[in-house]
Amino acid sequence: MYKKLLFGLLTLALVSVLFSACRVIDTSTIPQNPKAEMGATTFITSTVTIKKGQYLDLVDTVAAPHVIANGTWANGQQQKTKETGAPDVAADFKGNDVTTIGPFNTAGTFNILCTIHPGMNLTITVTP
Ligand SMILES: [Cu+2]
Repeated sequence: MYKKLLFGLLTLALVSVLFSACRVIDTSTIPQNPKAEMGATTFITSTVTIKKGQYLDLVDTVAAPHVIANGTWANGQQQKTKETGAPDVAADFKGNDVTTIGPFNTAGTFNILCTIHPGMNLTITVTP
């Protein structure tokens, strides 16, 4: 009598585990960060517009390193200036990797650069 009950409970438990394991997740409904892609020595995406409060995914699409920081290249010189309201950006890439920067909590225009590739700039516009 108790054996049957125990067997029934175990079967029920097993079935519910199997069903939850097979739950379908629709990845298209998971919010994704906006992206900016990098090539070997440049930002493939040189400007990107995001909304206030969002993060930004920097995607290294090739097997090349990048060292990303606040600032901009101007006339061949690095100007590592951080705009008021910009998040601290310091990201090392080894190649074929992704780093999320932000959040960008202030509307405005922010510049980041790659310190090892002259002229490698990204302009991020943050809308209110
Ligand atoms: Cu670079």
